[in-house]
Amino acid sequence: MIKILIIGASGQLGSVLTQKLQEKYGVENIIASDLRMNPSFNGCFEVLDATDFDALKEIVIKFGITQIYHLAAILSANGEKAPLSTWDINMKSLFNVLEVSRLTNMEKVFFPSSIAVYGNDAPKIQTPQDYVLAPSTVYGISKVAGENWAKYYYEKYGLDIRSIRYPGVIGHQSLPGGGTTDYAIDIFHKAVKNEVFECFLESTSVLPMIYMDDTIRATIELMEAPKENITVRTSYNLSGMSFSPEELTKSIQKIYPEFKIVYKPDFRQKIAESWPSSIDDSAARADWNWKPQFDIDAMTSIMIEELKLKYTAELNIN
Ligand code: AKB
Repeated sequence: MIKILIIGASGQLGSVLTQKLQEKYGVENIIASDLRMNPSFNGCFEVLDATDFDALKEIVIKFGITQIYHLAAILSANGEKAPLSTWDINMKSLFNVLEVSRLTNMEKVFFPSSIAVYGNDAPKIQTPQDYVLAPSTVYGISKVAGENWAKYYYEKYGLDIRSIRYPGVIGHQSLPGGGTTDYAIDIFHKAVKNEVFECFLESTSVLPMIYMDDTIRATIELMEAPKENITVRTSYNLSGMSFSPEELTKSIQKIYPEFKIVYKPDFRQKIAESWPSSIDDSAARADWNWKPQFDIDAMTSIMIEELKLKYTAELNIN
């Protein structure tokens, strides 16, 4: 019997993953949670601050939770505005998940890491899985620590915790908050609304990215892979595609030739420069048959189609 708790279920990835897991395992077996009530949520929703150990434990026991997806975290750009509280929130919530999972013999846990674990010294192209992790942001530092704690709990207590180093995730369903790769979502909203896009990165900054459907599929494939196949107990590199703002603009201009972008790089440029441009994900491919399906043009075409529908529906309602 599977009972899944999603922490951060109202977030960019959480909202889409929750729906997918509801479809897969039944609405009654998915408990969504976040800091604030989501009035439009369809299913079981609990208000939960994951930094509160007792509150988390109570929910896990009350619902007989067998799996946790812990998606709540302060991302890279917001993290730099408040380094100490970012460390506190990111680590405390993870420790609570690890400890509650250990105490309740949790079957499986998912914890997302990020390309932000790499720093300036790592090779930019096809960054290897096992390269030294020396991140430049507090978000990255919290993810490196989290990866090591995950491995520790696996080795010391046998907790089956699995993880992916996500690239920038791009989807039409939800907006991200406080990341360095967020521009690659905002740009589509501006294009569809026929507005000029002001980009906070330089035109040539190439970053690893992935379309939402690939991200969700990867996450579920990893969680469903046989335990003996999982050879990486820190976190798996995952690759979807890589592009710069200039290349993404060209892809959008195939559909909207008049679309315009202006560049006003800010503090996020330095963060982007410290990250890889592309990722070697051969371990994920070998261990659980990972293979992305979306390239930049396939993603652009779906993003524009879906956002056109969304904005037209909003216009009709108003
Ligand atoms: C961010 O930009 O902070 C995130 C990430 C790459 O982890 N999207």
